[in-house]
Formats: sequence, structure tokens, C-alpha cells
Amino acid sequence: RLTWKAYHRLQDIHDFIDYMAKTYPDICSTETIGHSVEKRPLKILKISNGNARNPGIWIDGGMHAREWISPATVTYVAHQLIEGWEQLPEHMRNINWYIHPVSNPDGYEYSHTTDRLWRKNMRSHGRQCPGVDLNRNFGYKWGGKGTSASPCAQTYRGSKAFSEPETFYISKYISGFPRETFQAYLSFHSYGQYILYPWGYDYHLTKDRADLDRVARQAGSIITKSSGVKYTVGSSATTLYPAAGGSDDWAKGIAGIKYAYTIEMGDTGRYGFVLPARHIERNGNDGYTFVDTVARAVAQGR
Ligand code: 0X9
Ligand code: ZN
Repeated sequence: RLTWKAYHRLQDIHDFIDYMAKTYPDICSTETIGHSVEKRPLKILKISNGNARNPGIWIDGGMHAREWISPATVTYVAHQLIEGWEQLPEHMRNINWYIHPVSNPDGYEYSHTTDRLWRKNMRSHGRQCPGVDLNRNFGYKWGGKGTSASPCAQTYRGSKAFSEPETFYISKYISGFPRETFQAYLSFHSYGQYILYPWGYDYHLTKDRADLDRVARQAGSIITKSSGVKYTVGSSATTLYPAAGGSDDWAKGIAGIKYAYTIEMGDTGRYGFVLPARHIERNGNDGYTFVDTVARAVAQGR
């Protein structure tokens, strides 16, 4: 059983997914979409009222190992959706949810056992430094700005686009659905409190930037009203820095998913990646507000 008063190990998060699927079989199911470099399962939790024609929303967390608030927030959101299901507004229940709380399971475990600030996956490169930055390994403008060809760099892009099973199986899974299925792709990271939309690879903006910006600002202002916390909104490249090969850019540019966002959870730097667990609930609520706002936009088709 998970609590949101501590950070949890991978096995506990996977047990939570299985427990939810077993306890709420009418709305929940689980699927393993592939295995990581070290052969850990890449597990997702699906939540649905059973209508295959609902729009889909993909949520992933834990792509960067040390960003522990991300899996914590994503599991918090999943728990809220499930426990509150009967009372949820239509725009939340008429969505098929695909939730992947730990997309970098090997790195996540390594950050618990060995190096708290590990970021990449655990790909071995022989005698060179291990690890690929999964958020530089997706296949849209792969290898561009803000990526490194050197295995020792924190932003090592890998040997080619989707060279890593953790990114490959996400793209394979999503690409297996009809193109209109997924209407939102939400990647949870930390830290800095930003809501970011494409593009990340360069300073250009998408044609529908106004829609992406409006929904992000809406979420930001509701979060500020409810928890007092501020999220900065803008495109990834202009707001943070250009970085190619991100999951959000792939979702937007290749998978054709309209609402592609990266949200950087708290804090703004006091604790950074090593955020004390007492901050999980607040971040969880902020994450839920973000997801709720995006789902409302999806339901309204705008
Ligand atoms: O650099 C990243 O991958 C993300 N920031 S983090 O501190 N969590 O590492 C930002 C990614 C934004 N999206 C793209 N650049 N595509
Ligand atoms: Zn990150």
C-alpha cells in the first residue's frame, strides 16, 4: 500500500499498480509494455469506464531517475482518479487514462541504492560511463541542440533515436493506437515549477501555440489559487533551454498529440531534486489540477 508521506521503491510502486488493478477491476487494468535495459518491467496502469472510443491521455513519470517527486505525483494523481471515480466530473471519466509512473525503472532504483543524483538510464557502454538521457533519445529532431554525443554527459542522447528500450516501448505502445486516440501526453519531471509545451528542440513555436499556452496558463492560475504556488508557463526552449529528443516533442511532432506538455514539479531550487517527502501531497494536488485542466480542454475539443 502506498502512502504519499514517503518516497517509495520501484517494487512498491509496481505493487500499487497491481493492487489497484485487482481491487478496482471494473475501471483499472495493468499492462507491461516492454522491459528496461536491466529487464525490469515497464508497467502502466490503465483507468477507463470501458468506452474504447474515449480520448486517451498518456501520463509518464520518472524518466529522470533522481526526480523522485515525479513518480510520487503521478501515483498520487492515479490514486485520486481511482478513489474518486464515482464522483468525478464527466470530463475526467470519459477519458482512457494510460499512466506510466516510472519510465526509467533501472535509474530510479540506482538513485535509491547507489547515487541519489543519478539522471539517466543504466545502459552500459563498455568501459565508458553508463547511461543514456531518455529525454534526449526520442525520435523527433534527435541529436539537435542541448544533446551530447559523449556517453559521460548527463544529456547523452544514445547511439540513435529510440536506441533505449524505455523510450522505444513508449513510442511503440502509443503508435499502436489509431492516430486520433491520444489527445494529451503529459510528462512529469522536476524541478523548477514550469509548465512547458513544444518545441523543446528549438525556439520555434507550434501553429496551435495559443491553445497550448491558454490551457497551461489556466492550470497555472488554478494551482496558484488553490496552493499559492507559482508555475511559469512557456515553450521549453524559450522558457528553459533548447533540448532535442524529448518525449513531448516526439508526442507533438510525430505522434500528432495536440496537448503535449512537460511539467516540472517543485520546488524552485531550495531542495531541488532532494525534495523532502512532506512536499509530496502539495505537489500531488498541483499535478492533479494540471491533469484536470488538460482533461477539460480535451473533453471540450479545444
Ligand atoms: O532537460 C529536460 O529533459 C527537462 N528538464 S529536467 O530538469 N527535468 O531534466 C526539460 C524537458 C523539456 N522538453 C524538451 N526539451 N523537449
Ligand atoms: Zn527531468
